[in-house]
Amino acid sequence: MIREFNITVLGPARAGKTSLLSSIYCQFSQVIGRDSDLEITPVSETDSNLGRHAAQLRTAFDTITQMPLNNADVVEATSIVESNSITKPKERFDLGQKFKNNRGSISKFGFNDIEYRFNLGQKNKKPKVQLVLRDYPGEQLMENPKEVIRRIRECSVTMIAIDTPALMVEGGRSFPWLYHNDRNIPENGKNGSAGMLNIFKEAYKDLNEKKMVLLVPVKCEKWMSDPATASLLLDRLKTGYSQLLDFFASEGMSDNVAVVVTPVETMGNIVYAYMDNKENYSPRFMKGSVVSKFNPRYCDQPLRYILRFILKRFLENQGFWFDWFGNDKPFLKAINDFARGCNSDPNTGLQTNGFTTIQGAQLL
Ligand SMILES: Nc1nc2c(ncn2[C@@H]2O[C@H](COP(=O)(O)OP(=O)(O)OP(=O)(O)O)[C@@H](O)[C@H]2O)c(=O)[nH]1
Ligand SMILES: [Mg+2]
Repeated sequence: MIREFNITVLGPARAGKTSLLSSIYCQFSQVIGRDSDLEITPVSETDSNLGRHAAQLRTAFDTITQMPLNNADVVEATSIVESNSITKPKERFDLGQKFKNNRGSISKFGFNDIEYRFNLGQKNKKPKVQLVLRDYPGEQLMENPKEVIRRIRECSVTMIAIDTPALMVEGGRSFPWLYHNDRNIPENGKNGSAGMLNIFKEAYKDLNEKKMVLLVPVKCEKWMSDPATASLLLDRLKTGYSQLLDFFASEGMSDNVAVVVTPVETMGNIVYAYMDNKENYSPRFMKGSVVSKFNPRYCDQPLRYILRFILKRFLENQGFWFDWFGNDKPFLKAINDFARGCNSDPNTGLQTNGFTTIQGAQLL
């Protein structure tokens, strides 16, 4: 008997969803640790393909100049693959349930996802938990929000990939939140399309299980390099997502939804530089210096919170069979180990600039 936990990322096209999932994957062995009683393993060979995208991130450092890089140049846009042919974003939604291949899969609700499955359990014992990381093309947010909503409802954990330059850079004196509203869509999208707030209101309607939401600023190298600007990032995030955070804090939600802010630099040393065109969101990035190397930071943090949350839910609902086949000590020890490495923990008072647990510390 294996308990499945689904994890997904919410964000527009090119926000950094795939990069985030792959950098989390790369942290598995580091966070679980060789001296731990637990292990995490890909279910099949294709599940380990997630690491391929981390290799793509690395290629950003192959240039011999500091040249400005645009936002979407190293990781390929996610697309659903069918019979080795890649379907373009516009076409793929019309094909509906026909997709089935080694990368995309059809969930029990009958829609498409790219799933990566990993077993988690005690070493040399049958795994007890399966983690399913679910990726999809970001265009879905605009073109098929119903699918996005259903996915979030199915997932225990949703990470919101926040485009940090859009959050931090003002779109002019009269439109300080222009880029953020257009790009991160915290409330309503253009032409009445659904924003984050409405998506969560729908997805968490009649909530009957505990959830965790991780707000993950990505492409945040410029601001995380200094404690003062890291704090500024957190302040601006709280204002930029105030309606969403109010919703999570409302009655019925606050006891059931853990909300954590945990920035991630999936590349490190590729730093936001300037807007190419003030009229549009057009960020340009530069390498820190000509010789800068791939140096991701904080990628372990989302994984630590995810594992804490999931193992706690698992221990709450283990059922009678667990008493027969296992004991909970290794899992409790692992939760404590993960907690020790977290950058914000209200239980211990630890607070690192830019990180915070907004609510639901009791769920972790
Ligand atoms: N500097 C910097 N760039 C990043 C970071 N994360 C992602 N990027 C850049 O953003 C690009 C897009 O990232 P993806 O992970 O492909 O974005 P996505 O949300 O999966 O995009 P779709 O699959 O099209 O929806 C990457 O090619 C990187 O160039 C980060 O933390 N720092
Ligand atoms: Mg992607």
